[in-house]
Amino acid sequence: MIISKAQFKKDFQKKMLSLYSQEIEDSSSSEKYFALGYLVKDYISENWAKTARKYEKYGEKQVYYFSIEFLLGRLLGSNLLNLGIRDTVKEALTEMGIDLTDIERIEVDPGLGNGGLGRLAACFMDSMASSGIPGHGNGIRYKYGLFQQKIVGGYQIELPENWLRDANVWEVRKPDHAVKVRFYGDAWMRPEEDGELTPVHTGYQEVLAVPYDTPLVGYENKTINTLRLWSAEIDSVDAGIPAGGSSFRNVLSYKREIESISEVLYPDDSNYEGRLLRLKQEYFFVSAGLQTILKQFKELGKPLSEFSEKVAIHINDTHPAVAIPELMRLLMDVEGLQWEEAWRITQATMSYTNHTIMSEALEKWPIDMMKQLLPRILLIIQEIDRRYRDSFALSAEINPAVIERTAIISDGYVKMAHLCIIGSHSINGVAKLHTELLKKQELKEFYQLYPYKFNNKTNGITHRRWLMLANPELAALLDKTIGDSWRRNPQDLKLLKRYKRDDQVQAEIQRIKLANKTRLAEYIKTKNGITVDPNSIFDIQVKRLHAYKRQLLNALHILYQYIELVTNPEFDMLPRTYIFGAKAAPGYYYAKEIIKFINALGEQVNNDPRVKDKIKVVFLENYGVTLAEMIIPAAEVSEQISTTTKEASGTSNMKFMMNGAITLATLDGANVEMLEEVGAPNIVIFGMSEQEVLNYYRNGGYNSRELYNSDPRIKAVLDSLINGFIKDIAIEGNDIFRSLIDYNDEFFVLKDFDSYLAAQKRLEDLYKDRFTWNKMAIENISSSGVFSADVTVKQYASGIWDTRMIER
Ligand code: CBF
Repeated sequence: MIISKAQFKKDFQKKMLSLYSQEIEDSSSSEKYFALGYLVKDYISENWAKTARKYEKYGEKQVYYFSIEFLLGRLLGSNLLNLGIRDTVKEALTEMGIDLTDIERIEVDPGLGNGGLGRLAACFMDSMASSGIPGHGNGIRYKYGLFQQKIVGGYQIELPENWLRDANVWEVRKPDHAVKVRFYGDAWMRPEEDGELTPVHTGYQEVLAVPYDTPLVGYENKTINTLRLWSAEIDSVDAGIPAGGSSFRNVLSYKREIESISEVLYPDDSNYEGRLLRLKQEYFFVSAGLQTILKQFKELGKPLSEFSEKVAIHINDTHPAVAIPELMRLLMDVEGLQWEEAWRITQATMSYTNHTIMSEALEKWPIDMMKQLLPRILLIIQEIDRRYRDSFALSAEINPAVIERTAIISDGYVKMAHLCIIGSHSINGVAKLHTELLKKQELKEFYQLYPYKFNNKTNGITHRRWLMLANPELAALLDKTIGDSWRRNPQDLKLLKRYKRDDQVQAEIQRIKLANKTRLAEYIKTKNGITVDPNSIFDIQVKRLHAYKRQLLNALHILYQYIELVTNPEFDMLPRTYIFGAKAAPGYYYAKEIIKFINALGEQVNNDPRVKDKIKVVFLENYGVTLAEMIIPAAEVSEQISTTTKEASGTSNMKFMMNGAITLATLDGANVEMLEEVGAPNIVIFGMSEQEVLNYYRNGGYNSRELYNSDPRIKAVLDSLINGFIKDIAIEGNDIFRSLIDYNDEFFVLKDFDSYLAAQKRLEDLYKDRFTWNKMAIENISSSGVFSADVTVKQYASGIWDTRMIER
């Protein structure tokens, strides 16, 4: 959109008056934020309505991305950027004596996700709109987002994240589009006189699902898609009041029960928790979304047989898997289709992404729980399962044991990944290695049955947020050096390669990095009270805390350097600042112990004069999207050190690469493809290979105690966990020690220790030669375009959803 500064100033003044009946000069920062936010939403509105009309006019196929998490980050900056008015607004505000960044900081970062797959969903939303793909999100409007993390005495404590306390500028509540979702009751098939069976569902509870729509603004292309998040509300006081009557107390507790469905986000991204409330959440947003999609489709006046030609529904991990039986229910029970036709439509509409091979994260629901909460859905799943098993009855080639293992219902559980694979037409992994592991290992038997359903779609990130917003100086340097085509065509970042030896570009890259490091150093000083030297190497690991991500390996290496510094007069090293950011799931005790260990280590190292400031250890609390936007551009070393085979893809690895950090990595997840893109001299690889890891797992692991006894470095490091050398970790040090020695080091921390140390040394040597280091940084930036989510969503659009992109 095009707007003059004068017009913007007028609009802003008017908005301030209409909202707060006051002049801008008299307003607080928060009032300025709200006035600006609502004004930007006005600017968005026109094209929002137009986009919907355009899709309708051309009969475009719509994609609906179903996800239990959308981790959007702040929206004011990205909306201004994508509208193409950020510079104008910034200048106009400066002329009015207002700093746009100060206003942007007021916005609460809505933490409606844990990390990985929720942030991926948000990147896809941005990239779909920016690529003109008619793609919308469908999820839950949690009242409380992911907990706020505080570090007290080195320990993580969790506080509720009440992100809706003040208004949410971007959403539009649409009560007239509310739908009802049914839970509980009894369901059965009633035999009719003509021999047909009719589904009956009685005694259910009805919950009102109210949609809140958020615009998803495409980059300078006038496309505005929609993220629809559902909130659970009580329908009317006499609908579904439990036994005991409608006394005030009963009504209140009933209201609370209903509203609890969209109250909190489950704070764990790697562990499946079989709680009734979680299943309720899953069915709630899925059913509400599907009812609406079906209604909108019918308004087109097309026959249901064409549903999958106009609608694609993507299941982001298994959480929305009940979409498969729910669509069957709507097509059969409500629309009157026969099973076969409903099944054909459902399979052709649904596609599924798998995000992990970790068995503890794979959802399976006890049959009894499903029967109690979703009786009609269970009947449908049972029928899908029966037909699945029957379809092999006449085939002598299929071993009955394979059918049992791949069935949806077995051992008293409903297996959601199996439901997704059987009920959809596509299943994809999120990086080449991950997809290969699915095919040859975790889902091997499914792959043998349905090879045509499997495909890979390597993750991506929206380069506009992670470069243009997070690192504006680097973005400006790119514009100046290679032109700005990379903003729309991220693969044009390749054009930068030509400048890898250019003295001026190298100097600029180094200057920008230092400026970003200085900014982060100031934040660290204010937040943690720790002075860090911006000229030290900034070595960063930010991600959820999980044993397989091996923050512990990083911390043990720091401990090793610390011991060397204080005991070995020969030892020398370049000054380094190690920065961590990580939330642990509240119930994940071991992860919380590692947080305590890192903090205790930091406390000691940072204050030991013998260290002479060669090492600083910083744990930044409450890591999330907003903090990442400051941390990532300041990184020189990006720690991507998960146990090979365990990280499905990773996406922060891509963000760091795009911002010129050098990756220190195992050959896990998307790191493998990063190596392919950037070339071996520009990334530092270490650790066990996929094959070694798989072999060890097959043979029951390795003997870590032997390693402890034979490698004096490992012994010194581990002993210092339990002999009081590191203060204040009596319990944690002991537990960590035992996990590595007595419990045989499940994630090969010690097995990879030697190779990690050598890799760290290689990195340091590379850093000493600034020309080489800067050249590597430039190689990384210029090779990162392929990891833009623009590239990924186009692959989904053509390879899975079969949708077109609308011209600007
Ligand atoms: O695909 C997105 C991300 O998803 C996870 O976070 C997940 O939730 N399972 C994976 O652990 C990541 O590797 C992956 O990048």
